Amino acid sequence: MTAASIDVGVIMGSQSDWTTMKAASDVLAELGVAHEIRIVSAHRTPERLYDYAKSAQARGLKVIVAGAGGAAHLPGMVASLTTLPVLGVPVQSRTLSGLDSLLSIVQMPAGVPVGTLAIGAAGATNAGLMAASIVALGNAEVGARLAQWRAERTAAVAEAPSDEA
Ligand code: RP5
Repeated sequence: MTAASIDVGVIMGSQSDWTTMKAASDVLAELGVAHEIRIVSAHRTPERLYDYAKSAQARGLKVIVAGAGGAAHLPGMVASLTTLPVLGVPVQSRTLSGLDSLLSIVQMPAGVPVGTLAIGAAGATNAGLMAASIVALGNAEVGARLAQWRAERTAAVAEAPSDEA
């Protein structure tokens, strides 16, 4: 019996990132996308980072969502070690509210791309959705669930505001 394949790796630099990165995991779970969740720190566990990024493609992952805050090297370092798509989520830092995280992740040199999302939970949710879109390129069932997810949110928007809401 072969193990079920995992399509998406959701990684973060610290336990403290989990409250943000859970939004990526939650939407992937809602869409039925098989994913794994790991703490992989660029600064505190560099060898774990190297092993994770170097083995990701051979293990069958199709995309990696990487969240980090502050001096947020994790997404860029992962992107330097794999040609899998890497989606970076800037975690809202305590001192600079995530602007440091955003600039650390988005300002990659030409040749090593990181698809960078918004700061915080909205970015994590969108990273999960974008990862699902990438998986859906080769998985029609995920594509159908994603289309349904989007249609439900469109249908939920009222035409006019209400005092009750
Ligand atoms: C980064 O440092 C992590 O991604 C986290 O956002 C930030 C702070 O980490 P902790 O000090 O809370 O572990 O590496």
